Amino acid sequence: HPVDDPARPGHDLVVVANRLPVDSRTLPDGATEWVTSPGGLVTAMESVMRTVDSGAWVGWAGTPGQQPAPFEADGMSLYPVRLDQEEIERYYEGYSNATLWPLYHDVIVAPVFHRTWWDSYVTANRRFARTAAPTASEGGTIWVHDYQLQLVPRMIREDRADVRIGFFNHIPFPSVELFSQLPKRNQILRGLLGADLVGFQRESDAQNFLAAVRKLLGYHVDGQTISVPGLGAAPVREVVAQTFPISIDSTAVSALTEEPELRERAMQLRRDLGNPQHVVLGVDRLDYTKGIRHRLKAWGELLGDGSIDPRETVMIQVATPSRERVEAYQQLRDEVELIVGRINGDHSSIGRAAVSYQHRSFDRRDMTALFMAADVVLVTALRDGMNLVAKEYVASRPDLRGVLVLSEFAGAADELRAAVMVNPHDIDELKAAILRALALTDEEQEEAMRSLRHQVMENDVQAWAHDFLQRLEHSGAPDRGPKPT
Ligand code: GDG
Repeated sequence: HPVDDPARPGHDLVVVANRLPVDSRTLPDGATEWVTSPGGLVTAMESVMRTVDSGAWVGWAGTPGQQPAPFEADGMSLYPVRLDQEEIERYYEGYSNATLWPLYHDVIVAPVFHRTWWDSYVTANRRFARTAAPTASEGGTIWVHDYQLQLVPRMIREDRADVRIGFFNHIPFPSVELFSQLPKRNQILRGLLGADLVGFQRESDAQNFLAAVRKLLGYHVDGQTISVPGLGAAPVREVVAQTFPISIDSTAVSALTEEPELRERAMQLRRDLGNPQHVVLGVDRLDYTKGIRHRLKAWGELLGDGSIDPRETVMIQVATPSRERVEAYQQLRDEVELIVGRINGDHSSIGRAAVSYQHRSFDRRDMTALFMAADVVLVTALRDGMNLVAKEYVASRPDLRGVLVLSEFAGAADELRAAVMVNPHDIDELKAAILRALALTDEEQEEAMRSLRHQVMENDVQAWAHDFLQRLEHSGAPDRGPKPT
């Protein structure tokens, strides 16, 4: 332990995630360059890390086979974890993204199981745990994130009885019936239960987890508290499963929209589209959980039956490239592009597309300009832990204009009650919801948006992280020895 080394007393807060907040790039001269990776988790934790004296982040740097030495960035110590090409294929693309991801999202596509993938998941989790465990200070806090690292809490606990361990699951936790299909399901549960606090997006996720622990492990559950047979000196450890709905840096997003340059960009976007009456927007990673095909199907039918005039109403679909080496994602891309092609073939005029389809990523400012330009945003996920796009749209509308159409299967639906709610599996209902959204008066938009903004501006990501860490701080881990004085 670096704790034994007086020169390196360790970090008070250590974040462990699959990816580091920066990606390594190799320059033509062979040198390494670091680029910020702009994910939701990074944005969330950045603002939290700024408030701790000594924070660290453990994660993969994004290039196969490389393990750069630990380094400092943005006032944080970064500890890269190596992943070989084969581990990327088995641990990351395989068990994480072709087994766990579809299973945890209610088997929208069939999960694939391979034992070699599991073996690699264990090996990779162990490497993350071994890198993370020694970096924490005596009695410090380690916060592990997401489904790729579910074994890490227990692996760290076996090494370090003195630290507090939190785990946050960014994606849904499935019903016990579905979870039971997962080979090695009990190892996953025991892995998670190495934490003192296991956090989920929605109440139903926490309830599903508690039910799985009760049914599959037979542990005693009282409310949110699980009694786990002790690994260390104490016979029983208490683990809490609780809901912490994640959010965004609402103030920062809202403030961006006040910049004259962004306002101009938003207006320019509408001009580029030919100044249509209505702009309808979808922004998603190109993922089968996001309901992009359902949305396009509804849109195509609305154009087809004449309910929407493509000269008056334009749809923009941003589909950010994602997991392009996983088969289901390649297939989805083909399907989506086929549908977009058909809609445009049928309904576009020479100069103007019915659906403006963008298969690439935009920077944060362009993304905000898109939100500012959109009259309606469609979030039609079939399953989604939270969905930050919904919250970003609301934060981008201090003008109280715009309508959010929101799937009840996105975690955000628990909080954003004033949205136009929809079951995206029901194409007729989805079509009706889109038409309703387009028909709302300015006053109706204002009323709904005011209520949505109240929710999003009050509950930002700083509050989320603070609440989680507070709760973790107060969680009891009876086998933790007294703090040395
Ligand atoms: C997982 C859970 C949960 C997208 N395209 C671009 C871009 N984005 C940004 C969005 C948003 C983020 O990426 C996506 O977050 P979501 O929440 O919508 O979805 P997942 O990626 O699936 O995230 C999800 C989340 O974790 C947090 O816990 O909410 O349920 O699945 O911020 O704006 N950003 C930029 N360019 C793009 O092209 N800059």
